[in-house]
Amino acid sequence: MSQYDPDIEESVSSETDQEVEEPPMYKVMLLNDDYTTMEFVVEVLVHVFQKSSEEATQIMLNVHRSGVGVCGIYPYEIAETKVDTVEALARENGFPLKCIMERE
Ligand code: TYC
Repeated sequence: MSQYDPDIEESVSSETDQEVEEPPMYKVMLLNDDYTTMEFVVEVLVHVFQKSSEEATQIMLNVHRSGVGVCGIYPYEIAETKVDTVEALARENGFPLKCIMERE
């Protein structure tokens, strides 16, 4: 007699075939204002978001012209840390710069 039982095979393979869920991602965005200096925004984009100075300048100008711009897309806790870091640096330097996050 064969020991092969297709039902057992089926249940074993479906257990190991589970899909891995991607974590929800969050856009971190800067908002424009009239008081934060362009230089400070570029510094934030370079040091907090690891942008090149050319890319940082483009993002800053985009925010300056359109009112809002995406700095990066991260899992929840990384996004939250970036928002907190930007707001802390802005307050320490006396700027009203706002940084927000939004679920993708
Ligand atoms: N609008 C600011 C200025 O003219 C520059 C600025 C850019 C401020 C982007 C905030 O997120 C910002 N000095």
